[in-house]
Amino acid sequence: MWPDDYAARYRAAGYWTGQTFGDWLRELAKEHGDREAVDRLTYAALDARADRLAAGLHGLGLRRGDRVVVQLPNEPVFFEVIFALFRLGALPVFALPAHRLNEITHLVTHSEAAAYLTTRALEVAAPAPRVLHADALPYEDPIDLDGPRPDDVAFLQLSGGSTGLPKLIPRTHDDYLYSVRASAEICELSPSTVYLCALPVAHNFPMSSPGVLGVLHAGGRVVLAPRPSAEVAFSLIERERVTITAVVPPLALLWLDAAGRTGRDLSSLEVLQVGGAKLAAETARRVRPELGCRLQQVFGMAEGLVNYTRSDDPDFIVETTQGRPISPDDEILVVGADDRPVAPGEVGHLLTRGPYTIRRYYRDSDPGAFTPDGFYRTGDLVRLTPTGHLVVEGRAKEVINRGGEKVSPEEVESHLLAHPRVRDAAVVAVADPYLGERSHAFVLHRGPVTVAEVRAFLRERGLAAYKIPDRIEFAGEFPVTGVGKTSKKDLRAALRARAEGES
Ligand code: OOB
Repeated sequence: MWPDDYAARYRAAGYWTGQTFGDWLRELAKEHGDREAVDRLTYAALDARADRLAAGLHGLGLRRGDRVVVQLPNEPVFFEVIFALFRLGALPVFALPAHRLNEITHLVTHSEAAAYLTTRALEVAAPAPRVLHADALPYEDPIDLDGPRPDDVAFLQLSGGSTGLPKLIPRTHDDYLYSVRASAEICELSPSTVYLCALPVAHNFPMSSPGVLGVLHAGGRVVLAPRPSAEVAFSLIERERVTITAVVPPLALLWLDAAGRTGRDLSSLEVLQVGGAKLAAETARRVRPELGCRLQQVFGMAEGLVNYTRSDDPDFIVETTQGRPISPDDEILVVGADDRPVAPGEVGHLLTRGPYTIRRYYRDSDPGAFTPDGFYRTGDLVRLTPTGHLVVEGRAKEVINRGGEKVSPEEVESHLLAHPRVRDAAVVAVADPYLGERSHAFVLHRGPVTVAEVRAFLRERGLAAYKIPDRIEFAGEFPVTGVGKTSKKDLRAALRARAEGES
């Protein structure tokens, strides 16, 4: 994946330490054996059960290099399964609970998976050669396995791409463990950390930013939430004395609204991480007063690069930027359409290369997503502040081209969110015969408010006329992606279907 000179550099810098996930868990079990790792499972028990499950799966014929599509809810068995597969050298393909037959079939086919491991009852034909049910897994006496090498691919993560089916992202033991260790350090995790995993654990954010793996690295404790609702999360925070948790912006909004009327004691919570999509500054500023904890913004991607705001960043940086990279060797370029750097502080396309960012997708699908010299084209529009922090201005493909005038959906959304009666907003493009595209705002509201009032509010804020949505529509809820981000793809599709119905 990485050219030899880069690999040598990343090893020399101490990023890649030559350890596999299997060995890593062994060390954690030695160090923290009797401590709780995940729910009531101790580090020692997790280590032992992973060994027994690896033996059982080997007995079923699974071998090093085989791919296994894993689709599990937030339950401790997820950890046993992935560490068993890591020890076998078989590659989990991380499906999300929200995926259905369409996505699972794609994952199985594209990865040529040997098995599909799940808790789900299959409503239709088995999508894989072999289906393994999570409540009937084989645990056998441990056997010697010639496990993987540290520079082997450990698993296939899914791209969060907003169009089409997910792409497969090969992450190695070396590169991923580096991001886990460095993230745990940046986020100041310790053995007293209690992390609530409210998002689906297989997603890159709750898995490693610093996520459940970062918490294990620090010897802390993971609490798994079956659902991310405020009700479930707040009761777990109270009961387990949770210190840190991670949400996507739509959930942050729900939690903030629920915090005012909860009877739960949230005083143990020190940090709320928000990432996965742009957090409006208006929302960011509500975290401390309404939830009583510090905010940390996280801007990452399953392909690699992760940015964090730091605990010693001033409030305005934490509220208005998406952080700065994990590694001194994360290379960041902000370029124009010609791939040449824009002037400092200008908005451009984010390209990145570094010790934990892939150089190609699995089977080299979509080679155009990388430059000839190995930079990943993130598809994100960003600007770099003088302090070296990144501000995400949107997805390049989602900018609305309204008769030549460019409208940033995120900018309009942040103005909408400033209205006290607006709970959430999503602005998307619709095809227009005259302008090419025009803008459509979906708005979730609380309390009585009219479209005319929202429109007047935007005008009063001094927003340019062409940025004021051509249509504003109140909605009951937004469609979401597998991890809970607002799905603009589905919103656009709904508008298209409506237009077709009308014509
Ligand atoms: C995370 O990973 P993915 O792979 O589901 O999605 C990556 C994309 C980014 O390219 C960007 O478009 C968007 O999600 N994104 C953000 C963001 N964090 C992610 N956009 C604006 N502000 C943010 N804070 O979503 C992910 C992976 C690791 C850690 C955190 C998030």
